[in-house]
Amino acid sequence: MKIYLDGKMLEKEDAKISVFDHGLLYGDGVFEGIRAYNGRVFRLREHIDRIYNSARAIDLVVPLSKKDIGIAVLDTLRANKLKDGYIRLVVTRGAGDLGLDPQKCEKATIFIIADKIKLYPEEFYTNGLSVVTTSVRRTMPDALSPCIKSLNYLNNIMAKLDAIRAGVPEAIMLNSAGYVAECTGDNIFILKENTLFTPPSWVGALEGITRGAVMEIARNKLKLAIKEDVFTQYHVYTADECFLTGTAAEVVPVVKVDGRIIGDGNPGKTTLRLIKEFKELTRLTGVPIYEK
Ligand code: PXG
Repeated sequence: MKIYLDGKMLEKEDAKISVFDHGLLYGDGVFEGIRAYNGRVFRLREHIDRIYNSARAIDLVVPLSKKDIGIAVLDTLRANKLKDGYIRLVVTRGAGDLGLDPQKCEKATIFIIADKIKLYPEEFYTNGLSVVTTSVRRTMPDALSPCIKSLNYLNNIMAKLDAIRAGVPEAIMLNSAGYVAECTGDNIFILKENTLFTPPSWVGALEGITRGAVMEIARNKLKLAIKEDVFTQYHVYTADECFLTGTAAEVVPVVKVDGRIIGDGNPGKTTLRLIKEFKELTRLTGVPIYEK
């Protein structure tokens, strides 16, 4: 496996970063999870824009231009002969000393891993997920904006541990006011009488790329009303349909929340249409890896 690290394409065994890297010492850095489908990178520009915004928010200078990041992502996929895969793009503060001060880090570290994707089990999509609400509250934007896709994932990992302990793959996270924010690595949607609801980012949600694509499909193809609005567990329990979105999960139906059956207990009709349309979008659009 070839890894892109600071301008070089290295074998996995040789792709090493310093133990003084502040990405490791403090979680001081930002990242993206990107998918390639059928020889195309899905929404590459959006992912690059988002990592640039994440970096700007933490006052981190990305050591490559947006154009060169795009080239490096495609180069890494080509070096690994991948047509379908998962890409992890990471920019850290770089190596410094043992203090927090980012100014001591001379140069940001940038690396790109492109690997085969481990798909979620097919039954997640055909039968739907059972999820729980975790007691771990999502970090509020007044502490650390959830719009920053930072290397600080401990809040989400604490929630993931809760999900695992409950024997389910995902957990719904509320914010400190009790409004539904998102899941540990996915955004959440509910459908009620032809209106699709998803929490706005200020509640404590990442502005997911998949979330954005699904809202476009829902608006333009399914002609649904969309509301980025706050809602509570009550609204999830009484929804007609519920689903999660994310780069890894794509669109995945939720059929049970905290032991309550959602809708009729099967993946919803609208959810299934969104899954189909999203698949089409990922198959047909994106930046080609192997042709000009
Ligand atoms: N919320 C959080 C906290 C995330 O980390 C999403 C929402 C969905 O955003 P996108 O842009 O992916 O639609 C994420 C993204 C994994 C994995 O391996 C998780 C994400 C992305 C890629 C892989 O679980 N989370």
